[in-house]
Amino acid sequence: TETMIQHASSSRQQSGDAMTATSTVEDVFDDTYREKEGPKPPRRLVWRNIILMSLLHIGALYGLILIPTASLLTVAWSVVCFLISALGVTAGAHRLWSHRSYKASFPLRTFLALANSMAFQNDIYEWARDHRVHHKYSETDADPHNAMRGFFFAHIGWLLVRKHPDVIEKGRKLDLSDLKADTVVMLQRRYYKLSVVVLCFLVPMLVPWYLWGESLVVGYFLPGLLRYTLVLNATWLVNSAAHMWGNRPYDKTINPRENPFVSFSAVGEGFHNYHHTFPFDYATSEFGCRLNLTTAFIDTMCFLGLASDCKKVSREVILARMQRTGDGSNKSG
Ligand code: ST9
Ligand code: ZN
Ligand code: ZN
Repeated sequence: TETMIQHASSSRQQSGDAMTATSTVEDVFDDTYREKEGPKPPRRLVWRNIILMSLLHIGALYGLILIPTASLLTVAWSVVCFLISALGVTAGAHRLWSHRSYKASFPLRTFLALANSMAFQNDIYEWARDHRVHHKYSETDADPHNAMRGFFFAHIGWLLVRKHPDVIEKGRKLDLSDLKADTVVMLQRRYYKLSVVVLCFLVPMLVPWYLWGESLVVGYFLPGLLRYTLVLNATWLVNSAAHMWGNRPYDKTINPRENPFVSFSAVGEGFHNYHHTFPFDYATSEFGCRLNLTTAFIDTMCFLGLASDCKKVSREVILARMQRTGDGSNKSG
């Protein structure tokens, strides 16, 4: 059964070569890559990002202070905005567009692209490109948020400095034709800035003001800046915490780990040892919907006929893999 895993991933790549774009996903770890010898290139700070990220986090703290003055409806609206933008990242940029772990109809892709703009984490094309290099060259110089460089770099530091040249060199060689062929992805990319201004900042602020007379200041700082900052940090915890703390039931030779706290805050994306072992699984976890709102969302979309073809690793393959490379921590099977 063990060969089935290798078979599953290699046949996926082979069919990608032979067929059209949509079946190619370059998210499989490439163990032939070697980091270049000699001293690392110097770290070049990007002050614009350092200043903007600092201001954003100060704004989010101010939003926190404003919570007692906000109406209950505004707090509830902030949670709704959190969940919509989170799904735009998890069900959209991550599971659909980076890994192609299921198929989504045009209306669902449109919703996910809008939700993704609300999350303002770079456009889907750029996000998926960075994420595929993250899987293919995980924890090397060619990984954009290489966790070998420490918690801070993997969390936010990588957005505050120029990229390692290998990230760009290897990223340019990836096959991204499936993304280029997706009109929803390319439209979101073309109108990205406008969509972010409207969906990440204006809509979250104006809805509570217009519908129940919330002040614009509270609207800006709570469902706006605080919600945006929380989604960012929940996402970044997958790169930092879930690459450092937790069990490794599926593959003890890699650093990504199973982290229930991250799974909770990142609506299902903290089962990271599983996810790096089986990146094409639509649930990013052995356990379906447990601590995994994103999987519940995709299941609901399938039920409604808006999504289909969810890829799932079989129980036998998971068990065989756990026995061969796991750390023995998951005895639940
Ligand atoms: C943000 C993203 O926060 C977060 C992503 C997290 C990923 C998480 C994954 C975990 C799993 C999923 C879990 C989800 C959980 C969600 C939970 C939700 C509750 N390949 O970029 P430049 C090219 S964004 C190929 O400027 P520099 C590029 O095209 C936050 N090519 O590099 C360009 O070429 P050209 C908001 C690549 O100068 C050239 O290189 N956004 C690649 O080194 C230069 O590109 C920000 O803060 C590649 N991989 O600058 C903005 N990469 O000129 C952050 C680049 O021809 N970004 N190229 O067009 C920046 O400001 C800059 O990118 C930089 C690097 C300063 C970081
Ligand atoms: Zn990872
Ligand atoms: Zn992934």
